[in-house]
Formats: sequence, C-alpha cells, structure tokens
Amino acid sequence: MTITTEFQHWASAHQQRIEARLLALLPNSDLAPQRLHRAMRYAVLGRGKRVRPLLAFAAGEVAAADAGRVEVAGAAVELIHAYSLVHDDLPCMDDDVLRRGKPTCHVEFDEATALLAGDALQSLAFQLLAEYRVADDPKSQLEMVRLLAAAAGSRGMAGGQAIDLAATGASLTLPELEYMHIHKTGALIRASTLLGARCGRPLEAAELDRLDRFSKCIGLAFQVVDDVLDTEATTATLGKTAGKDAKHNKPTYVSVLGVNEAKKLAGELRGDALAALDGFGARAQRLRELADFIVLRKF
Ligand code: GRG
Repeated sequence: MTITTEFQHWASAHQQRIEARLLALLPNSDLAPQRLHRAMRYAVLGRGKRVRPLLAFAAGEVAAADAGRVEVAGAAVELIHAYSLVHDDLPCMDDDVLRRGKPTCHVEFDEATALLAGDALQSLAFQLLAEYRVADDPKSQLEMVRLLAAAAGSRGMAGGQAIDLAATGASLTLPELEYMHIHKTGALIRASTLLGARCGRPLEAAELDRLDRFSKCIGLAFQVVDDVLDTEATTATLGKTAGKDAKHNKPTYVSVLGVNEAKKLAGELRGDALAALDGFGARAQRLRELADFIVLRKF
C-alpha cells in the first residue's frame, strides 16, 4: 500500500479544481447579507482534504464523466459536508472551537450565523444540482438530487448524527457502531461516489452495485481511521481537537476494539473495497488509490 507521487499530483490538481469551483459558486461576501455570506465562505474555503469531491472525480473516471459536471456534483457534496461540520461543532452538538486549523464558524461569527450558514450551504448544494447540467437526461439528474437528499437526511447523515448523540456515554456493540457510521459518515461518502459516476455515461446496475459496495467499505474505513487518528494524532496535525471521543465518552472503533484491532479492521475494509472494484480495470485506478489514501492518511 503506497501513495505514489503521480497520485499526489492528481489529487492536488483536483483539490485545486474543486477549490476554484467552490470559490466561484459560493455567494460573494460583499453581497447582502454579507455576514452570512462571509460565514458560508469561511466554513467551506481553505483547508479541508476534499475527500468527497476526490471520490466523485475518481468515480467519474469509471464512467468517463465530463470533469466540469463532476465539479458541480463534487461541490454539492462538499457543501453538505461543510454544513454538517458547522452544525456538528455547535454548542448544542459537539461544542468544539477548532475546525480545519481555525476557530469554528460559531466562534468566529456567532451561533445564529453559524446555524444559518449551515442551512444556506445545504440549500445551495441542492440549488447547484438543479441549476447546472450534471447528467445527460433530466431523469438521471433528478435521481442525483434524490440520492444526495437521501444521503443527507434522517435515513442518512442526519439520522446517523441523531444516533451518535443518543449513544454518548453508552456502550455499543460492533454492529451498532457500524450501523451508526454507515449513516453518519458513510452515507455522504457513498453519495460522493455515486454522484460522480452518474455524471458520466450510464453504468449497468451491476456496476453501480459494485461502486456502492466499494463506497460502503471505504466509508467505514474512513471512520475507523478517523477514530484511530483521534487517539494517536495531535490537535495541530488534525486541525481539530484531538482526543475528543474519549473525553466525551463516545463509543468508537478504538474504544470497542482497541487501537491495533481497529487498524487491522481498516486494512480489511480497504481489501473489501478494492475487491468490489474487480472488473473495472484501469478505469477504477483512482478509486483504488483513494482507498489507500483514506487508510494511510495522517490527518
Ligand atoms: C450535523 C446533520 C449533522 C451531521 C454531522 C459528519 C458529521 C455529522 C459530523 C462530523 C463529526 C465527525 C468527526 C465525523 C467523523 C468523520 C468525519 C466526517 C470527519 C470529518 O471529515 P474530513 O476528515 O474533514 O473529510 P475535512 O475537514 O478534511 O473535510
């Protein structure tokens, strides 16, 4: 398992690409209401790994998608992700002061502005998917809107967050933990891959199913690594408060399995993710490399 320089160049070029597109798509901060627009831009732009748009670009390559379309779909997913981080950091949820190496949105602005910024980022994500042409036919485009809405909603990310809040202080079994993370973190990762692929030529149901299996495994691997990093990395490296899970008595893969077994599980999930891509050949090379990036990441 290695990260090649060639992949790093690809990732960096695509991170710059999505950054530029987000910069252009977000409302200008001199446009009224300026404070809200400044908060939205603050929450989205700058540091951030952009893993979800990268997954969209990589899945787009499987379906020979137009990169301009994937930029819009990737931006939509990243806006939902940014909104979830802003709301997650609020005092009524995780109550954190540091995100992406800078003060959280409600600390920099205020709680009401942060709440509204999250709301408006979510709306903007769907506006983009409705406004820009991202698929060949309107039916496919509508399916993309549906996919993202389902991933973000009560049966996806928001539902996962509700389960997470209810689980604080409780002990969960491994299947319960998995169920929570399939929703909280996994749903949006899955949507990133599927939306990227749907920007391109229509894939067969079996191909979409394989991408879905890849996404499910890599979404869980992402969370397992996140839990390990929370115990092993520093606040400075992560750009967010380290050691928070144990402090808040949250059940995690590390608390349930121990750090070594959690690392082993991340490796197994990577193996399952790669196996799901069998049959795609060179078209899925970026997805394979991203799987390694997700497992090997240090922040
Ligand atoms: C508030 C509806 C609502 C949902 C919040 C995603 C989430 C649900 C909360 C974030 C808390 C958290 C630490 C989740 C674990 C995994 C995760 C999503 C980490 C942050 O994502 P990265 O590492 O962040 O991709 P960057 O900053 O690189 O974009």
